[in-house]
Amino acid sequence: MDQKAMIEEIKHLKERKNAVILAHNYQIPEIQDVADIVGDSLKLSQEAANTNADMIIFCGVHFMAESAKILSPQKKVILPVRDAGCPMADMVTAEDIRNFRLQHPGAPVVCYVNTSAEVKAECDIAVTSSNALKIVKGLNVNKILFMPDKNLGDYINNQLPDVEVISWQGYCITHERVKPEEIEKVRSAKPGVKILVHPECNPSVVKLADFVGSTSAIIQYVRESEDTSFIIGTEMGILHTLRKENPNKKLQLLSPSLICYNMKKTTLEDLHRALKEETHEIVLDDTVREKAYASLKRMIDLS
Ligand code: CIZ
Ligand code: SF4
Repeated sequence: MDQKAMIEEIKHLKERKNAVILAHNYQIPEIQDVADIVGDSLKLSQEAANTNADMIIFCGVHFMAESAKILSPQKKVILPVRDAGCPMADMVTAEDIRNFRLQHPGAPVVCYVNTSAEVKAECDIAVTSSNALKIVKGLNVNKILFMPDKNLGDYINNQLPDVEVISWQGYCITHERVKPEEIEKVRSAKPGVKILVHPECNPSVVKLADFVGSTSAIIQYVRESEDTSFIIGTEMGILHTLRKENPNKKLQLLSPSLICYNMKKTTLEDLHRALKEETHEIVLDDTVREKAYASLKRMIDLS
């Protein structure tokens, strides 16, 4: 089947099965273009929950499809590629949280949304990279345990000096590869250009950037800025939306290493097969789902 016919088939199957197709900002352009909604993992899961679709096809990684299932237990949630995972999310287990708590009794456990449903079920509250500072401030405590991203943990610690953040030592293998020398190099080659990075980057990179934010925050920044030239320090898939929305602005990637192989696994063929065969379905234990929902709900209520 050629690509045009495949896209037609995908649209046809989607209508017939009353499905909604979600694509994360880091997906390949062809997937973003055929999706009903493109965005970050929380926005996608929340918007899909508000549709009357019977099925959600989540083009992203495993924890994101789990988040969609947590918010839409009555809908069938499908992750097209079974082994599209997030190495950072895999760096912490529910048992790790229980042990971490024993070492630091009394401090609430805050977990990044990049975690499995089981880990969310074990923590006190979830955060995204968009709302982390607001949520942690809103907790009104002087100490938190944060999992799994040490870089986002450091960022929170630096921005909120009154809160002691004890971080798990996980990290994103993609964002961690960016080197501060790469920022120094573009700064001297292109003085005045705005450098925007994701807080999953190492603190040595974050401290040299002009703006630090989630994918949604970076998209909003470029949309609203009067500047015309930007260097983007997050996964390359985001350039597709940025260039589509801002045809007259110059957008370049900070580092060629900003490619997440797990986010690139999903092809149009996979999406087509997923719609046809309804695989791979995300199934969660009821107790885990309810507890994970409580952690997400606390976050949504505070944000
Ligand atoms: O939660 C998401 O979608 C992730 C991992 C990144 C972001 O900044 O939106
Ligand atoms: Fe995980 Fe990093 Fe890939 Fe996001 S970019 S899915 S945090 S490995």
